[in-house]
Amino acid sequence: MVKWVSNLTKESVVDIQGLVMAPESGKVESCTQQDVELVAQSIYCVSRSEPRLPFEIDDASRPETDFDKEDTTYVRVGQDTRLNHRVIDLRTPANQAIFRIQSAVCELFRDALRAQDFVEIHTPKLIGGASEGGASVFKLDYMGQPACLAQSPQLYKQMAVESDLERVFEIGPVFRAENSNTHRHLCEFTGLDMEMAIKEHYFEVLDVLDNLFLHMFDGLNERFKHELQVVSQQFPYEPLKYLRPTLRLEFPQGIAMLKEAGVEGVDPLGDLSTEHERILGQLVKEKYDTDFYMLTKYPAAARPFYTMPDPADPDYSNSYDIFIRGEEIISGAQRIHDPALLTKRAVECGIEVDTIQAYIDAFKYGALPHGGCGVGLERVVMLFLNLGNIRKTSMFPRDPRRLAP
Ligand code: ATP
Ligand code: AMO
Repeated sequence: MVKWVSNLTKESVVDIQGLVMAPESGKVESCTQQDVELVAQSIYCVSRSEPRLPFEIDDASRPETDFDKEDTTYVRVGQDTRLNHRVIDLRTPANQAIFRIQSAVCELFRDALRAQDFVEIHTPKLIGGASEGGASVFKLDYMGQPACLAQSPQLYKQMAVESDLERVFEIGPVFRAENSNTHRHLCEFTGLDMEMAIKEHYFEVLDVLDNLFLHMFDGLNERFKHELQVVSQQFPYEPLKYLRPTLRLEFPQGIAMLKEAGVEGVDPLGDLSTEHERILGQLVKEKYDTDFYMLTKYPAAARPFYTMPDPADPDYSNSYDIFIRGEEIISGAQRIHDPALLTKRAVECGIEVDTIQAYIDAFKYGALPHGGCGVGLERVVMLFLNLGNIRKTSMFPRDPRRLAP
């Protein structure tokens, strides 16, 4: 049997029958798998692996820091090789932990919202027009009609609120024809979207998000200690620092902090560049000791057509982004619920109103004031674990160069 076993190839799947021996310590209740020995009586090979693996799982599991040592005997497995053989790559302990953590993020998001009367919805992904601007949309032919893949559930989640469901969320695919190779953009990602009626102020949405994310971070830290430790063994990172309640800053305050730090080229009524977001993240960390914060009151010019202008100052809007370690994970706002203003803003933003007429009509028969947000699942996991590349948190990533596996 020993001779036969020595010919089995690595990663083969086997069934073993045998006796589990009591641990040497004698303490059966508290023993772990490591303490007990299985004495094999018979072994069956269920599925024999090819003799040569695309790469050694041991090599793919090495801490990044090991490769800095001069005398290393390990082979670095490059990202493309890993992604080309993703199923093998996913067998490393860190990857197993990353996708358990990702699953937990969805579970914590879903459970927390359900407990607050949110209803899970499923909106169409084949739609007639763009919702987030036309540039990054995948176009396709829908039985002879032009159509596109949904860039977000935006318009439909708002319509669901207006159906009187009042509080809704969705976890689903989002498609963006982002033609750029960055560490944080995918062409398909998983959106965690929520939308809710508000009574008096759009900060009601931020209060829900504050509780939701603190619940999520606490849940990961308490219930996924083992997974977090396994990831950090391969990809060392500083645990996320967050305040309770979450820090809220206004956009003009952020601009003032950047200017004070001598950062040039900041547009006070435009959007922040990725670089400015990163620097602001560092400044916030130095001043407030948090990796997680909310930036509210964005300039109106930087936001999509459906965003509610700030009634006190039309240069600004009732909107927000939320950041982890200086990178955006969430974008959201109060929405316009007046159909005339919505039409005007759509026209100003160059949107063909015919393609969204049913959406605009949804606000004509009594409309609840409302707001919400969209969260990028892969970004949350990437930034919580400080993994540096979104391909590490997407099981089968889609980027401008990759459509397989
Ligand atoms: P040793 O040869 O010192 O007994 P080992 O076989 O226990 O070592 P490894 O070959 O390094 O250890 O295996 C790694 C892990 O696989 C072990 O810590 C244990 O969890 C598990 N393992 C290995 N052999 C057995 C076995 N016969 N029964 C149960 N678990 C085992
Ligand atoms: P936005 O376009 O900012 O907002 O997207 C929301 C969140 O989705 C994530 N994200 C991405 N993740 C990976 N790859 C991409 N290409 C990508 N693009 C965006 C980010 C981002 O914060 N409808 C609005 C949301 C709303 O207002 O409710 C929207 O889609 O984490």
